[in-house]
Amino acid sequence: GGPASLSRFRGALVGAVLGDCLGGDFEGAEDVPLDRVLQHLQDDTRGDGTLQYSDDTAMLRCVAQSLLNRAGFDEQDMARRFAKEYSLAPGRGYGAGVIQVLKKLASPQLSDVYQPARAQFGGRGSFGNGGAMRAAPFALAFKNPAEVKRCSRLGATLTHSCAIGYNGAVLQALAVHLSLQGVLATPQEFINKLISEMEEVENDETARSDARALNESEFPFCTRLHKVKEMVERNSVSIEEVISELGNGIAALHSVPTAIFCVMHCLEPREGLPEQYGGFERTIAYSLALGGDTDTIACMAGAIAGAHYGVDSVPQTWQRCCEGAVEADSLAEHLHNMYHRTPSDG
Ligand code: R7I
Ligand code: MG
Ligand code: MG
Repeated sequence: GGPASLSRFRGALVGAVLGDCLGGDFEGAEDVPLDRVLQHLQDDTRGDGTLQYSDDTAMLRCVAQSLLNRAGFDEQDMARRFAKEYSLAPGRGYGAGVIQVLKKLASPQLSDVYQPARAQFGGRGSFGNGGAMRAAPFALAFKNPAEVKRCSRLGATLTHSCAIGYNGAVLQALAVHLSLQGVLATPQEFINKLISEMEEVENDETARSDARALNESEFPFCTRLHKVKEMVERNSVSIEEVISELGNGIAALHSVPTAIFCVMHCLEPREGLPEQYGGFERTIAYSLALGGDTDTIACMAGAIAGAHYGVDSVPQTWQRCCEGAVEADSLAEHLHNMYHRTPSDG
């Protein structure tokens, strides 16, 4: 489809949920042999919806529902939805720290919904990837990139107040935004735009002091995006290099650029991946083969890839076995309606 088509919107959210559900089995595994990944992806003995989604999808659904219900970003509403979702289904595999925030957000006496996140990790706030894993719907709710950036940052800050945590969410939302517009058809332009956007985002006193406090470079995401660019241009890159240079961990800095790399690397057929696979399938398979935080990296890569290839490139057999795929599809359709109702500056 063309820029911002319904197929791209549906691909983004269905792709995110499938990445989470299909990646769940390998989360935390150190290295995952490719044949195990392919076997897992080809298993057609599973019943409908048997692969359950985790916190990634649970929170992404809250974001989408809140944006739709409030016709924009409302921090009180979004915070309430996170808290309610956690209290109804606490066993979805949430990060160890964020649980404290979600419990505090449930208190009716709380007036500043950003306060619990600020108290995390000795007052520095979390740099986990929990803000980024749920960021895709922001790109489907706002046309204007400045609004995508502002709202994805605030939405992430409800649980992740460290700049490296919330800027990971901004990067993920921007990647989905560009992909929805069709920019991944010219990969050079895609990565260059992400770098120049993040130069602006990271050129901020708070971001710089958070990076310094964690012993990271001054512009941590830009540094990693330059690495992504260089690795995409290289002819052959091993899984080990991807893991050591970009990471596959639970920190936003060690997973969002990695997800972007997975998508870009899999724009072309790759050795070891079945020839009949399309780009979406390659992206998911490759993300799982990295091991580490597989559900989250596949969720983020799935959203970007789904927005690029569209929902028709997502295998029906995969959609059927993943819990929440049907709901994600319908949320995407509603967001698409809202997006095309708003004037272009909205
Ligand atoms: O970021 P978050 O929501 O976790 C998301 C991950 C995804 O992989 C999900 O699939 C799920 O498995 O969890 O949750 P947080 O608890 O905020 O952060 C995740 C972890 O990162 C924490 O439990 C810590 O181990 C680590 N972490 C930190 N450690 C030290 N200092 C995050 N921030 C810090 C920090 O400032
Ligand atoms: Mg998870
Ligand atoms: Mg995870």
